[in-house]
Amino acid sequence: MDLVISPTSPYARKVRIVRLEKGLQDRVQVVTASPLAPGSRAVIQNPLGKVPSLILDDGTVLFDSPVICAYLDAIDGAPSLTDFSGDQRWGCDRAQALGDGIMDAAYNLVMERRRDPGEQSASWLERWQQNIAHAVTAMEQDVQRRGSAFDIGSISCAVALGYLDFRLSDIDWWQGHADLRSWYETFIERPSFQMTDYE
Ligand SMILES: N[C@@H](CCC(=O)N[C@@H](CS)C(=O)NCC(=O)O)C(=O)O
Repeated sequence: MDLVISPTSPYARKVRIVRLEKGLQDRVQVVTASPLAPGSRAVIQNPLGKVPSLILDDGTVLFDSPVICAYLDAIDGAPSLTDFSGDQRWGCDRAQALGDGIMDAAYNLVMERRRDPGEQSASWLERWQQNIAHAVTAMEQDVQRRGSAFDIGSISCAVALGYLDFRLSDIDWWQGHADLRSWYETFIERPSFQMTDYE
């Protein structure tokens, strides 16, 4: 199987972390492609033109990152990061949505800031920053509630915070969120997080 990624994509980092945590290095080859280059593999193989995508051995293309993470988690028949029931399931899924939602707002912000100043929308820039601020506050409450749970929800949250540090270091997400910061600093010691750091 080929996992098509961009080295700076937070969504791809989530999937790369799952690949490592599940020990799938031999079964899943990582292939780099730019989603913004016309005609690149990412654009051709994923109908949404995004990374990540997972190309199965029969040619089926899986996207987006929650679907790929659930697939990789399940192929050994022993899902441990995505497949829960009851409150544990909703807590995990909500945490993943929160982390992914921060990535969405942060990615939009990064791309908007790259446009010519005259083309940028001040109101959208403000809105995405507000969304991130509110989501970080909710994330701290989630982390306090879920403690040291390790699943796709906590992976997504940690990756989202790492992406803020990487691309939007002017956003001091940790200000006023000491519990979240301390949780994050412990989480990022995991080898799978260190080995997928942005290049
Ligand atoms: N919801 C998707 C988001 C993927 C995404 O937006 N990836 C970005 C790179 S970080 C991308 O490929 N953008 C290109 C585009 O939007 O055309 C997922 O979770 O996989």
